[in-house]
Amino acid sequence: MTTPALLPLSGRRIPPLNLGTASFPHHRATLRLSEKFILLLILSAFITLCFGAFFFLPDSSKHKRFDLGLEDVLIPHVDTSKGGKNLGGYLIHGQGHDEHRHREEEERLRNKIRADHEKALEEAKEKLKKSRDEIRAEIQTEKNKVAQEMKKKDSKPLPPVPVPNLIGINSEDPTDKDIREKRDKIKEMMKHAWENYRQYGWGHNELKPIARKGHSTNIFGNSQMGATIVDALDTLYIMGLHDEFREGQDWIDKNLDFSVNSEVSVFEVNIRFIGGLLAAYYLSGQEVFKLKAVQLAGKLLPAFNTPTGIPWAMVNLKSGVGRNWGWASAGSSILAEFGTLHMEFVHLSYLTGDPVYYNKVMHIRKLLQKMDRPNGLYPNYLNPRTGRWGQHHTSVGGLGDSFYEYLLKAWLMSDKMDTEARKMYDDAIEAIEKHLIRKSNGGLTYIGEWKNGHLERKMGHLTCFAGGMFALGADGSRDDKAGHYLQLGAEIAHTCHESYDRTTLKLGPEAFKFDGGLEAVAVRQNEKYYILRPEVIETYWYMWRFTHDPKYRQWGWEAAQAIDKYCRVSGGFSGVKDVYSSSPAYDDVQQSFFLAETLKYLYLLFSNDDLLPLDNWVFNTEAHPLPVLHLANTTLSGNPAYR
Ligand code: DMJ
Repeated sequence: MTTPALLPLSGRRIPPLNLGTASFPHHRATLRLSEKFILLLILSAFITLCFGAFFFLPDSSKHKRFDLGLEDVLIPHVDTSKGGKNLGGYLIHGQGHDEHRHREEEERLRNKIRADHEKALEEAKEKLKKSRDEIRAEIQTEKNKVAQEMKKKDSKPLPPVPVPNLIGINSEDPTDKDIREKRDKIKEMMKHAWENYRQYGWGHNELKPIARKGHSTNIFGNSQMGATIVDALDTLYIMGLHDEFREGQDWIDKNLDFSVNSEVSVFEVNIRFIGGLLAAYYLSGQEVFKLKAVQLAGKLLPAFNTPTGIPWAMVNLKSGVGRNWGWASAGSSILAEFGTLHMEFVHLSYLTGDPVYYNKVMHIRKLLQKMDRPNGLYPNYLNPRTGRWGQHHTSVGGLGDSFYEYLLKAWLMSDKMDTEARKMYDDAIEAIEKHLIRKSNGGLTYIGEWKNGHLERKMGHLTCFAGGMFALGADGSRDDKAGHYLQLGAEIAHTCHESYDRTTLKLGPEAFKFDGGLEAVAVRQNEKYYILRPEVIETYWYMWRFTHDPKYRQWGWEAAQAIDKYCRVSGGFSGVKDVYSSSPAYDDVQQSFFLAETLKYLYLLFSNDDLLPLDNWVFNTEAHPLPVLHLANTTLSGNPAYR
């Protein structure tokens, strides 16, 4: 039996690349996507054809199968003596009686294949008639469908858990008119920061208020994840800026996507994004924030894949590949980074019922407990490959700070059940007091930095948060030294206020010395800047809550006025490069923590104490309030969703 030349036919009728390029001869370079699409269409037509040929062409065995349909009978047999033909073990009977019908049927099938093929080609031609934009739109629709599917998969509801006691989300206005006006002023500053970000930096991580465009730094990699939106949400909420809050929620719902090929800081993403999303979830009850927090946490988990389980400082959100900062002592991870995950990760386990997050941070804690500490101090650097300390530098400021803060807050957040964390905090603070805290000749208490056996008499703006931490940890301290720690907090607050008061702008420098006759002033030019940081105001707020000494409100108001006077520009708020200069240059960055922390602490300073009471809420290091987990202590045994 001869085979009709279907393959040459298809070869002649489908000159794929010629058709595609002929349609858009002058767009060759720019039409790569469309060409791929067309090529795919043509390929699929070609495959259809081959598929047809494979099944329908009269190669011997296939042909016999069609004969089944022709009512011939196939009988397994090898005997050819009865005039039948041996075809692959089957004997065809009645070959002579219906050859005509057989040929007709074959012809019918060939026609059908041709018709199908023609149809596929027609469809391909129709596509080619479409404009580039139409084809793009179709591709986009397909992509959206896939994205929607994936979203549905990611948005699987989480198991229900008992909602913690959410007390003090709202509060009455302060009765004192002066305080109310000050609070309103802070709210106005928040609006100014937010509206300019929305106008000029929307969706970018931060804002350049002078250039009036988006800004980002290496902590967010090359991502555009709207850090300011996420960081600002809970401040907007507690200030009653609900329209702005909803704008932020809408952006997050539609645009916040973590499948980006971007290498981000695990610590920064945890404290700003996961902390911000969790706080927004608890305050507003909107599920989207919880879901996004859990999705993001999943992207951070590969950072823990190190020989010791101490996470890398950075992780690529797409590939999961992690690494450490090039400048950190011999490839080390940083204490303040891997030690500032506990609060958020405990909440993630609580909300998901998945112990993976809890186990990761508890593993870090166990490992730290086993290690020797020089003079009882925790060095800032730890190598995640070897599990050994890097350089023996200890700081309560940058590189160390929030590790100590999270030990205390782990205890508070567990409704004071996590006594192991409290003990670690007490031990660490005792060593810090012994080796790092000193009084200057002028009577200012300061916290220095320990470097290879020597005390550097320098204190960072970051270190000023410790005043609030000492006050917060006073209650429940070892040997009932509550009074002592409250006093220590007050002394640090005073020193930090001096660092502001001794400048021209009444704003604090990045670092200040207690050396060579100098007290609480910056010496080096590159330590004279103020980048809208919150730590000093944070300490004023804690001290206000614990003492109600009006000087803390006074100091907070001084700082707010200085910020409004020297950092406010028409496009938002900017840091300044020299707080000792009467006409300082701007750094042109509106940091996301200005909205998350600085303005929030100021607002709380002029609010009643029943707004986010400290018995029920614990603020993460980015000032995102998380509720105390009364039911799920740190063993999570009280959590019914726990698996
Ligand atoms: C914030 O991102 C956090 O407070 C962090 O713990 C350290 N510093 C910045 C603000 O100064």
